[in-house]
Amino acid sequence: MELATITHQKTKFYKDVLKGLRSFPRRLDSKYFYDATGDKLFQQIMNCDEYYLTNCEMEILQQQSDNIISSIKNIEKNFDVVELGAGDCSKSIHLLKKLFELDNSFTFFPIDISKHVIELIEKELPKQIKALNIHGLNGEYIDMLKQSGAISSKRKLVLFMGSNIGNMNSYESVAFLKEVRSCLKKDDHLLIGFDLKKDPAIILDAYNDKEGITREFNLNLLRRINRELNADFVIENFTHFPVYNPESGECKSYLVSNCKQRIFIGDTEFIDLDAYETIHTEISMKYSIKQTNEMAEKSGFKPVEYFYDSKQWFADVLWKC
Ligand code: AVJ
Repeated sequence: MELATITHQKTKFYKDVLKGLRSFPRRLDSKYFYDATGDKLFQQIMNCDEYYLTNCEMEILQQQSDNIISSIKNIEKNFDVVELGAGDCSKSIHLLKKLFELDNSFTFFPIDISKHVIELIEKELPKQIKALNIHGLNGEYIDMLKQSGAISSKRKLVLFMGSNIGNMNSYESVAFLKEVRSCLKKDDHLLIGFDLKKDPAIILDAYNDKEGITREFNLNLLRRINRELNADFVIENFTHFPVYNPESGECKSYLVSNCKQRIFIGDTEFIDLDAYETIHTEISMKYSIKQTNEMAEKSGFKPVEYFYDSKQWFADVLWKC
């Protein structure tokens, strides 16, 4: 069982990598950033001065969790909490604590693609909220969301924070949110974090910190492919290059090939890159509130309330089904 799972994941990773590197424009899926090293690097990114997103959203959850809960409580009393991409729960913990004071019977379902992250949550969270029912789910968002519904039929509050939605382009995000909607019932809620449009220089700096941690984070994907798929990327031959388009709101990260080079993925498969060919590795969409309302409507949700940080750089928006 264990072995079969690992083999399957590795096969999917391998297939996705080859398919992406052979597409034009070439791409790699940012969900593969998060191996053990990637998890650590992302933790470091969240501590960077330039990466404002975490502090903004932390301020919202620290100061407005009561308001968030009362916006839901008015409508529906008893509900479970599901968090998509739970990470270290350092933001959601504030909401969970408040909720637990009102109702200690709910179950918290943290969902994460990283098995390591889920193990950590199940170990650490009970230290902060004793007697909290925790049921960690390691896997893809929609599969695991369905599973949480099969385990408990209570109403759901789904958390999708940290601008994780930003990792999908506007078409993908609507398709994804429709899928989320189809797993939910009337009066279920979604609290979703959007990074808002702001001074373009501030946004670009957040993906190009001076210490070079984001650079390492991006390059780590090549290291992971080397390690897990027996590839031979020479890390020095690639440049981390983020760009932000203030019109479309797309912040995209690339790895640019510095030279003409051949890369082997395993013993037999190879890819030839010309000098200055690009590999697109990540998109981090920035939205206006108007655009978030349009997204809600297209995907079958109704906006209930908007929660901003004091700079109005970030919004956690409460939607209902
Ligand atoms: C975790 C997807 C929200 O896109 O801002 C941070 C990941 N990438 N720096 C983001 C990330 C580079 C982050 N999300």
